[in-house]
Amino acid sequence: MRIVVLAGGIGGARFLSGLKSAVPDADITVIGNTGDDIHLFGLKVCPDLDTVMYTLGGGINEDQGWGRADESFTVKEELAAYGVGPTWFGLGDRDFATHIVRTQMLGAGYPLSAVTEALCDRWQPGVRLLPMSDDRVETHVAITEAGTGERRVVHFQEYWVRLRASVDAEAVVPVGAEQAKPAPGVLEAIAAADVIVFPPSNPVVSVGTILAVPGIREAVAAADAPVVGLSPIVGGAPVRGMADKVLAAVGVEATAAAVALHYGTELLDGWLVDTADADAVAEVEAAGITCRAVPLMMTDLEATAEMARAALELAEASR
Ligand code: GDP
Ligand code: FO1
Ligand code: CA
Repeated sequence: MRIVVLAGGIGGARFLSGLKSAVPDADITVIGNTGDDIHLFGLKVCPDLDTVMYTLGGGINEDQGWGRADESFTVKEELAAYGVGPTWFGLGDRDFATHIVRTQMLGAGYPLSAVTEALCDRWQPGVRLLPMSDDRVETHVAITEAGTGERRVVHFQEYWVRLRASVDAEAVVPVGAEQAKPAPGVLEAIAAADVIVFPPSNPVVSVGTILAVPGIREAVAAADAPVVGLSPIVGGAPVRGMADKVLAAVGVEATAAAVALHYGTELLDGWLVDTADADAVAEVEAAGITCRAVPLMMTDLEATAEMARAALELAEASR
């Protein structure tokens, strides 16, 4: 079975662990979000690609959900001693090596897709990990600074990590997306898929950014395969993180039903909500999307594998 998953970081990566466990012999292609990418200290950092690669390759810091296990921060401390920041982004020593290799290869002329493949040679994630695009796309967020009242546009990571989404996101813009092309293999994988899955990733800054690359949304909408999604919103709030803040920026309520309707029938054939949101099923189905309520908390690998099985069954039912 050929499965294509449009993934962000933690929510996407954890779901993929469960999917691999549920269907060990599936041929899984992951289309990863690169809108979170940031240049720091002259290095190209790809948080969502790395989160997927480390999680599936056994190198992730499990508690944190991002970054390497058994990490130290000597380089960061030494940079700070020189007064070189930003200090609000925690790049660890082991993680630095990934960014150095990536930046070196990009400098030598390799596209990000080839670099990602080379990094995955080490990690063996057991999926084919493709960046959504080889072209630079950077999500920016328009805010009003709390102290000064000044209107500014900041990088998504500054909004998320430094500001912890403490002020409203007035606009979320995937800068560069309009000019970006899908990376090699992306459209082909979507067209050849037996099932396409939107994992419980952020609908705006993860899945939404991938769909903003011209050609990807159209390919998903035109695919023969059923498209099923799992709600990242449980009981009217994100399970983790501040997805409600970026949903508000695109005028979508932070509910399991509103996110399904945001993707819409053009994209979705099926949608899974958590049992806590069972009353959303009727509303989603009334909109023409097959919907089921099942436990959607990725508490451990078995619970996550069960979610993946439910998604594949729903795909079968909505085919
Ligand atoms: P990020 O790039 O690290 O923010 O990760 P993603 O975009 O892939 O996923 C973030 C989303 O995952 C958040 O909106 C969370 O609500 C959602 N999420 C995290 N853990 C769970 C879980 O156990 N169950 C569900 N349903 N959603 C989850
Ligand atoms: N998230 C944080 O909340 N704080 C950090 O210092 C931080 C560092 C970091 C370094 C490498 C990496 O791959 C991811 C990192 N993240 C950090 C997570 C990540 O940037 C965000 O959680 C996601 O991009 C949000 O979607
Ligand atoms: Ca992310």
